[in-house]
This record gives sequence, structure tokens and C-alpha cells, in this order.
Amino acid sequence: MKDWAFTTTIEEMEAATNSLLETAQKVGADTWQQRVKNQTPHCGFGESGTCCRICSMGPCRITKKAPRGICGCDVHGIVGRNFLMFTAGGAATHSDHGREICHTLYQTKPDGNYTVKDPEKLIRIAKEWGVETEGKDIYDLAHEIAEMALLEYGKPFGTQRFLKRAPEHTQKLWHDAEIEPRAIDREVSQSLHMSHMGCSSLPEALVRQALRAGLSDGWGGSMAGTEFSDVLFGTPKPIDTEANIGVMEKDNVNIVVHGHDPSLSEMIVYYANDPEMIAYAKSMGAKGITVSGVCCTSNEVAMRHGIPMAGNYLNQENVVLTGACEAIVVDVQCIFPALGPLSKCFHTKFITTSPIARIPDSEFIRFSSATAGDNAKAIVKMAIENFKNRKPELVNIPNLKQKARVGYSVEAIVKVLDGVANSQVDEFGTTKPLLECVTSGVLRGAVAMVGCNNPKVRPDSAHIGLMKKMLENDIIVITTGCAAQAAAKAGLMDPEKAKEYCGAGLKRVCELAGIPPVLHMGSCVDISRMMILAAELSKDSGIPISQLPVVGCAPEWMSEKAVSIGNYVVATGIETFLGVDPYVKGSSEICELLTGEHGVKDWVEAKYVVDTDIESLGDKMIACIEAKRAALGI
Ligand code: XCC
Ligand code: SF4
Repeated sequence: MKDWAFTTTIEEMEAATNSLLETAQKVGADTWQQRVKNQTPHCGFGESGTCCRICSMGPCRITKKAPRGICGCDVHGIVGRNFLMFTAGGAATHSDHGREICHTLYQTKPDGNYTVKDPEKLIRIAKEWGVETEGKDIYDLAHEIAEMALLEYGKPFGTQRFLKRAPEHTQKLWHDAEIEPRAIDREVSQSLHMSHMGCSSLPEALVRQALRAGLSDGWGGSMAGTEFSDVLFGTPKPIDTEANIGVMEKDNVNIVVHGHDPSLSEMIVYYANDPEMIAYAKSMGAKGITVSGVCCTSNEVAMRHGIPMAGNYLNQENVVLTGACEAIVVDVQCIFPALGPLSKCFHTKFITTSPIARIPDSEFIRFSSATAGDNAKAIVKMAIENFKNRKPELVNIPNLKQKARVGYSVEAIVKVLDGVANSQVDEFGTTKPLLECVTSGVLRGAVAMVGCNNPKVRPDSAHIGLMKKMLENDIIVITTGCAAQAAAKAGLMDPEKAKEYCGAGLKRVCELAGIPPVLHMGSCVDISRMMILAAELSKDSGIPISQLPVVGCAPEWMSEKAVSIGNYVVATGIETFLGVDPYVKGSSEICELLTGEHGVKDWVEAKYVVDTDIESLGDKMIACIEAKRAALGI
């Protein structure tokens, strides 16, 4: 075992957090660490999924003495309905984010707040959708495509356009299993219809719809979110940045962006770099302005502008606890309501911007694409003017940060790996060099590591521990979301240092391609990038996705979105390993469908593996990859 000497350890991160918790105690602030204690132990019925409260005859809880709810629903129906509703919540959330991006695309103007930054990608998508592009003004085309994309949410007939990107084999599996997603909103709606009192209680039907709703997210709403964010803000390319709480700067005005929708954070970044604003900050006694991020919006602006990442999900209170955060500006999703009361203990302005995420004890500056520039300017100004209100005795920015190279869109991965082998490149490029590395055994395979933090797992320990294990075994890691930030914080995305600890094959690939062994692919909607990569690998090799030595893993997940993701990753044919149980252990039938050899596996050639012992989860992932290699005879 190598010692990974240069990486930031979990212990160091915890020590930094502990020093911030001392400040919390001083100012009488409440933190998640305390609230976890108040909430423990958790309700056993909720945890096993066996509580039903979808009609007012209940709530019903399933026990030995009471094996059925008042309507007669058994435990499998209740657990299955809960699982489906959980998925629908996630699919709705990702897809509605995607819809907002489509609306932003519809608002683009050559001299507007939002413009088309990647016209080539727009044209590529237009051609894919059979739209005439010749001689068309790029903004007319943007509006036409935006409208078509918006119609994907409610089209009365047909299935999602992006499904055609999948290999034929996968498309056929979806068709045969009757899980091809139709209109995105329809799948969310139908899920809630099926889970209504007195509708579906047959486990198989509920799980099938959960896969379908998941697919409407991954190959529908999330894919739209990713693709059109690239068109609007540029397709990510490798770029250097830094990560961990130490990216905040004591002498600067610190603005932290948090949430998911880049329409807000892009504008904040733009105005924070405005010379006029920097001069204003200086006139207020600061040396400059630092924008950093938490959660996925941080990933978005890191991937496109190299904006540093202050932390991931369970670090969101830490940025306020530094006492040096002038403003935490949020849009949607994964925002602790706790930030309201917490910010009141400091000088920090907690600024909400979306009608979708209204939170008590925040200042609401409604952000819209028509007024985005003015809104962002007002927010940056507010932060600057707040600098003087800092309490110097509370300022503590733990000195932890690591270098990270991020920005690995599929386009970027194809491009950098082209340096490793010489293959023919078509318009999009090809994944053949990557395939050669895998078939020759230089790389054993790939893991897509995704998802959140969850206090049920020592924060980041599973992400970082599993990633190190994969790298030592010559398995390349692609990652998004808070898992990606965990890697960056630890130093696993430092292209100079991280390769030293990899197996010899992976190290060589990193050297030849100039990449870190853990590739940051973006935010959680960008897991759609991973689906495209898997599809391309399959089409370029002629091997079905399910037979490629590739697995998915969410060791610390927590959100409904994560379950929706899990469902589409599995439905795409990728075995998915979870480190936290998705509230299904109360039903043997639902467990069998999700994790057995003859449930979803029969329909889509992949299943879930749940193991809360992280060491053993990692061993199972490696065994799965090796078994797939053996089956292919490579
Ligand atoms: Fe949220 Fe996307 Fe999870 Fe992180 S990984 S806690 S969902 S920010 Ni998506
Ligand atoms: Fe109880 Fe059935 Fe109503 Fe659920 S739907 S709360 S199980 S009576």
C-alpha cells in the first residue's frame, strides 16, 4: 500500500472543520454535526421504506402484527411506491434545471446577457435533430433548438430525441422493457399517478417506471441541461484551479456561489471580474474579489473558468463559519435551510435568487434572464459593501487547498487521449485510444464516481478511499458532483502529483496524455456526459455497454436526484454500487428486483449493488471489472 503522502487526509479536513466548529460554538450557531445527533437514531420505518402516508387513512407502518396498510397494500407495494416517488422527485429536479437552461438558450441575443458561446456544438445538435442549419443565423437556430428542446418536456407522442445517441443494442433493451422515456414531464407525472393511493402496488411495475423516470432525466432533462449549458457557456476544456476551504482569501471580498444552475453563477463570475467592481472592492478596503463555490454550481464555473472550489455539500456551513464570507449566493438544490440562521450569526449575506428555492432568513434578489446582468451586479456590490462588517476576531480560513485540473467534457477526453494513440479522428473524434488502453490492459477499466456527502458516511472518506483504491489498481476514475470535489480537495486531480501513486499502466496514460488519474466531468446533470462517453465507447468497440469494464459508484449519496441518476445509470447497462441504502431494505421483492440476478438485470443487463462497508464495496467493484474483462477475454 502506498502512502499518498501529498494528499490532504480526511483527518486534516476534519481538523479544519473542528476549528470552524469552535467558532460556531462561540457565536452560538447550530451546525449539521449537532443536528445529526438530535436526529439519531433515525426512524426505522422510514429507513426501511415501510411507512406509507400517501392517504389520510394512514399513515400506515408495516410490522409483523400489521402486515398490510388499511387499504391492504403490502410492504412491497409501499416500499416500491416510495422508491418510485423518490426517483420522480429527482428526475423532476434535474429536468426542471434542464428546462431553465433551455429557456435561457431561448433568451440569447448577440448583445444580450446571454449569448451562444459554442455555436459548433449547437450546429452539431441541430444536425442530429434533423434541423436545417445552412445559412441560418446562429441566434435563430438557438431559438429554434431551444423550443424543440422545451417540447421534449411535454410532447404528446414519441420518445426522447437523445435516446438515439445510445447504441442500438441499448435502445432495443429499452424498447423491449417498455422503459423508453416519452415526454419528460409525462414520466414524472405518471410516476406520481402510479404511486397514488389505489393505483400500482405491483413491485415490477413500480421499478420499471422508476427506470423510465430515471431515463427521462439522464437521457432527457439532464442531457438537455448539460448540452445547452455547453452551447451557452462553452464546452469545458482542461483548466487549472484549486480546491478546499483555503481558496477563500482573507484580504478579499469572498463571494461563494452555491446551487446548480450556471445561469446565475456565470453572471456573478463575470461581474466579480469587472475592473469597475474590483476598484470598488479596493475602495472598501479589500485587496480584490474572490469567487469560490460549493456543490454543483461550483463544478460548473470551475470547469469553464477555473473558479476555485471551496468545498462540497457538507462543507456549505464551513464557508460561512470562516467569518470571511461576505455573501453566499444560491440558486436551486442542495442548499441547507440552515444557512439562514447561520448567516445571521455572522455578517454574511445569504442571498436567494430563484422562486424555486425560497428560504427563510435570506435576502431574495429575483434573478431572471432578462435582468441577469443587473441582478448579478447588485449582488456583487452588496457583497463588497458588506466587507466592512466583518468581525476580524471571528475570521479563520483553514489553510487547506490542493491544485486540480478540471474540465473533462467528453469532447475534452476524446481530445487529450488522442495523444496516447494515433487513431483516425472524425468530426466528434473517437474513443478508440481509450479503448486501446483498456483492451491492452494498460487500464483495467473505469469507475464513474458520483454523488453527494451524507453524514451516514464519514464525509469524503468513501469517495477518497475508493478512488485511491481504484487508481492503485489501474482503474481510471471519472467523476462529477460532490464526489469530484472530494477528489479535488484531496489532491487527486493534481496532474503532477497524483499519477505517482497510480498503478504503472494508469501512471503511463496520465503522463502521455497530461491528465490527472481522476477526471472531473462536471456537475451532477453532467452524468449525462458519462452516458454519452459509455455510448461512444460501446459504438466504437461494438461491445454492449453492459460488457465494458466500467462501473458506476455513489458511495455517499443522499438526494432524490441521486436515486434518479442511479436508475438511469443502471438502465444504461452500467452496474451501480451504492454505499448508502435507498430505503428499500424493508421489501425483499424490491431488493430482489434492484439487486438480484433476475430483476432489472434481466431487462437492462445491469443491477444495483448496495454495501455500506466501503472496503468491501470497493472489492466488489474491482471484482466486477475483472469479471467483465475475463468475459471479454481481455
Ligand atoms: Fe447535491 Fe449536485 Fe449531491 Fe452534491 S452531488 S449534494 S445532489 S450538489 Ni449532485
Ligand atoms: Fe395506508 Fe394504504 Fe393509505 Fe398508504 S395508501 S396510508 S397503506 S391506507
